[in-house]
Amino acid sequence: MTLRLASAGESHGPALVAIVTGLPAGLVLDSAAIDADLARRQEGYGRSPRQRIEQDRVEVMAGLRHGRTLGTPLALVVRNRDHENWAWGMSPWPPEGEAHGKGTKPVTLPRPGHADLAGIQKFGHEDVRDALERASARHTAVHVAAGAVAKALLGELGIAVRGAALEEDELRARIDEARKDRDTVGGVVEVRATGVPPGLGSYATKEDRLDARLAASVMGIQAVKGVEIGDGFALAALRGSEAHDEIGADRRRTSNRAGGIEAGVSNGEEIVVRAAMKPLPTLMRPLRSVDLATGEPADALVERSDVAAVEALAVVAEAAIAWELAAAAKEKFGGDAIGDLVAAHRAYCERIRWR
Ligand code: EPS
Repeated sequence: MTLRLASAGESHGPALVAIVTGLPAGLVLDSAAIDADLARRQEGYGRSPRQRIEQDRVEVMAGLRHGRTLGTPLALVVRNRDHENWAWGMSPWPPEGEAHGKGTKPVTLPRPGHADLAGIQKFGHEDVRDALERASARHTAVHVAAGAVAKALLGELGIAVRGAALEEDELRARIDEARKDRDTVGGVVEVRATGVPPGLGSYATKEDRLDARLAASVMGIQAVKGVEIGDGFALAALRGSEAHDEIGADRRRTSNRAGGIEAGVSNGEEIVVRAAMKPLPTLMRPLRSVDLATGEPADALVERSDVAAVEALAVVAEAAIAWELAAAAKEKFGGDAIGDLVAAHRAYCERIRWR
């Protein structure tokens, strides 16, 4: 069974939910490890006061018994504590009683760079909030929970995945400056995966290419505008003799400019993926827009937001890469029980004499 993930949840709705199918039975999960990743995602420098309201914790509704997966759909929930301040405005059912709390008035000032305008055009909404709530990066929380589950599976195969913001000190200085100017900034994150055996993904079809899957998964995260594998864009300026990674007698590479993937297949070296995040679009000194209620020029919506979420992106991208690697590993090694998957992986590594 292929590993699949479906998620749902609005930023200020009751909760974020994910359903994971295709997990083998018998995989040990640790709620503390999942919650630790949720906390890492919240901690990044430059986040908004919203992070003091939320203290994300995973709840498991199905698919787990006494800490072990049952081989059945795993249902994960992360509640939005802020929802109580939006209970009327974000009520799933027609709200009763007097309007109170946040989100009670329609938003009509679309923000440049956000899903606001295209979102209401596409879905026929009148209130921009009906588009922005799901477009918000808040729901990355439950994807991080699913990524932590994927990391547990990968851990059984000796694979570790870690993301970090690049040039963190310089980034923090830029965030401080931007906060003073009431502006926002973006940045670059890098995810590295070690212990990935050669042979995950395939050159056989473009959908199976591991690099295509990793790039799509990272590009699927809010505010990501560029993804590169290994030396990526820099390779374009090199000659072939400078760009490729030579093969030693032990079949290992003497360099890793390819970032661990050639022709869409992992080659046994460290997998390196970088993502560029644009500056966040909610600005305290807003750009020009249009008031959809009047058709007149106006300033875009101003509401509580982050100055930067680059360090959070590092954790979210780590989860996305872990998820895709776990899915690719599950496809290659199969198994309804975790022991079957581990045994198939071991037999394969012995056949190719890897590690
Ligand atoms: C977000 C805007 C902010 C962020 C939010 C993502 O939320 P709010 O509008 O409620 O202040 O804090 O991120 C999270 C809540 C989170 O947990 O990551 C957006 O517009 O994407």
